[in-house]
Formats: sequence, structure tokens, C-alpha cells
Amino acid sequence: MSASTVTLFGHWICPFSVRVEFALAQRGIEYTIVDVPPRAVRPKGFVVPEEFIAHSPKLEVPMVKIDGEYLADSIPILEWLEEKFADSSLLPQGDDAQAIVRDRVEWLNKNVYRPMIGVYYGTDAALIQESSVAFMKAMDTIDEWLQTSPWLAGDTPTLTEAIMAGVYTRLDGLRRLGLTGELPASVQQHIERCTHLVGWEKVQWSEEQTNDFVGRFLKYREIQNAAKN
Ligand SMILES: N[C@@H](CCC(=O)N[C@@H](CS)C(=O)NCC(=O)O)C(=O)O
Repeated sequence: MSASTVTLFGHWICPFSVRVEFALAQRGIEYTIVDVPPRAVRPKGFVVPEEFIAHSPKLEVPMVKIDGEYLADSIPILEWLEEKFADSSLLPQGDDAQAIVRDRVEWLNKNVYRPMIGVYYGTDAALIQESSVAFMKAMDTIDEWLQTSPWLAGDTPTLTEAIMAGVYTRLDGLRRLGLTGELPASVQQHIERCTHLVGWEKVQWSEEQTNDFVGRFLKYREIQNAAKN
């Protein structure tokens, strides 16, 4: 077992941070969190840690520090954890199986995250609806994957589940912000399975967090729409 020291600079509301925190917790890696709220949710007067400013190239969370070395950007971080903590991998055995996981990670990053962000940053009903349709279309592809395995890329949870943890935590909030359409039954069952994973406990949102998320984006909409008129 490694005795590495891991620090995550992140924030619960950031779905990219959630990916990393889920992966750390799911793998049983011990870590400490330095809370760095993204600009949009940063309280007035919050002092961004010098260490974060010095090492995060784009000033974005998540960033991790492992034994004194830093890396930002969630997917590279997930890969770095694979390198550093080989004994608790979220990749299956075999090059072909790993390639499928990596392809699906990229696919989800693009085809689920874009419309998801479109829903909560949407200010116009038509665009929110369009994002919603694209999101549900992506769920149909996930449905196809889940027809052949209980997890998104095989018989065990992988990095693909880490990516979806950042989506599943906010699903109730997304509904309240305009996400429409029914999730395929297979996806609903997958969500249920994910909620029993050890990593889930660390990233799941309380009702208060969902309310906070929804409230912030409703406010954002209000401000944007007032500026348009
Ligand atoms: N590509 C990055 C995206 C990370 C990202 O967009 N983080 C947002 C928060 S969710 C951020 O820190 N933005 C800078 C800011 O708002 O201060 C990743 O996958 O880690």
C-alpha cells in the first residue's frame, strides 16, 4: 500500500472535481480536500490559496497534489491516479478493455457533459430544451452499453463511472432546472448501483446542496435574462 500524500483542490459543485473525488474514494486512497470554490460560486472575500494560484495553469479545479507534485485537469488526473496507485485501478485488465474505457470516458466527457452544462447554464427555454434532448440522446447510447454489462464498460466499475458520478449527483437539480425526458430503465438501474459504491458516499449531494445548486443557476438565469431585456 502506498503512503502517498494526496490533496485535492476542488469543490463539491464542480462536476469535474466530483470525478476525481469519486475516483479517490472509490479506490480507498486517503486524501485531504482544499476547498476552492469556482469564481461563479466564490464567496466575497474568499482568499484563493496561494498554492492553488501557483500551480493550477488555468486556475481551474480540480487540481491534485501527490507527494509534492501537482496536476490539474480531471481526465489527466484520473490517469495519473492509475499510474500512482496501480493496486486499486479503475481500469480493467488488458489493453483492448482499457481502450474501450478511455474511449467511453472521452465520449461521455463530450456527449453527456456538454448538454448537461447546456441545461444548467441555459438561459433560454428553447436552448434548455435542445440540451435536454441531446442529454437524453446520450443516455440512449449509455443504455446500449448497459445492455451487455452491469457497468458502463464491463463487469466492474471503471473511470466511466467516475465521469458519470459528476452527472448523477446533480440529476435532481438538473430536473428542476429544466431537464426533461425519461431516463432508460437501464440507466436508472445503473444510477442505483452507483449509489451503493463506496465512492458515492463522498460525492452525493444533500438536499441542501441540490437547493444551493438550483438556486444559484436560477439566479444566474434571472440576471442574464434581465441583462438581455
Ligand atoms: N477541463 C477541466 C474543466 C474544469 C473546470 O471547468 N472547472 C471549473 C469549475 S467546474 C473551474 O474551475 N473554472 C474556473 C473558475 O470558475 O474559477 C477538467 O476536466 O478538469
